[in-house]
Amino acid sequence: MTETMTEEKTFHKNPIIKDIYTADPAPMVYGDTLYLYTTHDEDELVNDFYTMNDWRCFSTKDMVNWTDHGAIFSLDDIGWADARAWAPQAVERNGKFYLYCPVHKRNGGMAIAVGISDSPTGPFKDLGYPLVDEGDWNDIDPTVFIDDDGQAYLYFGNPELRYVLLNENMITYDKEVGIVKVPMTEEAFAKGSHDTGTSYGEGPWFYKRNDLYYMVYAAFGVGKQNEHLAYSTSDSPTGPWKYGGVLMTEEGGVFTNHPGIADFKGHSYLFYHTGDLPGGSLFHRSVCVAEFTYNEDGTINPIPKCDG
Ligand code: FUB
Repeated sequence: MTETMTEEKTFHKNPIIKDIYTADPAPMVYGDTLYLYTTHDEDELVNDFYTMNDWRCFSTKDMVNWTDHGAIFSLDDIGWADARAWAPQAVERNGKFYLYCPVHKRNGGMAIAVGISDSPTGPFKDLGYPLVDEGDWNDIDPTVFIDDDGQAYLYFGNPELRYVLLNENMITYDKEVGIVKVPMTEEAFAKGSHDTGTSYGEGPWFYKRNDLYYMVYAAFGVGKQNEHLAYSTSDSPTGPWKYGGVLMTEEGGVFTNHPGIADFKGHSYLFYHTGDLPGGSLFHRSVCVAEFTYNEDGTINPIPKCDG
């Protein structure tokens, strides 16, 4: 089981975490605290690709003072996985915390693992087998949301967006409904240059505000090298989706970006990642945050990258 280490830190400026490279921010508000789960880009690269072995957790009560809870779950805790501790998301249900994590399986292909804990800061214990395992590239970047009627949704996918209906236990899904593929239309995700022809790329973040469902995601613009962030909305948790616009342009300066949205103590925040720490690169990213507001009709104007 991963050892946790707690350390107090004060961060006033982006990137929030300055002593290691972090990416794929996933905020979770629980009680009076915002917990921020991230991936961890190791300094050393193997085969010129991401070296990512564990998931980190940081927490704050004021968005200034952060507590570093260290590695709260790692590949060492998942016997059937051997690499790619990629973009996670956490949720609480009935007093238990579930951390959904994409990983590379020992026998090949990506899959979604679930870590379970009695505490938001872990340690998390692996379910013992993949929750979603189609064996293709789509089994990455899970985003989880429990609706007011108790139905939980797990969206995920690259290059397609897919979802399952989670059962109340949060560790199985409705096998009759199965894995549903979201139609990749231009109306839903705008024209783009990704494999689907639309802008949806990866890193979905699913949530609801004032009866409107939001899907924020990393997007591929036509003729652009780096991902930007965009969003779509729907009156229903399962679509149809309508393209909402660009949230953040390719300001991160690295190929990927990854959104995480949270309302906390009366403010709305977009967490994202850049290559802004010294030595930053596609494989050495750093988590940042920007405050934003909604328009009265629920639309969101582009959010500038925030340096302060
Ligand atoms: O961090 C590894 C992968 O890069 C994530 O799963 C994607 O969202 C992208 O950020």
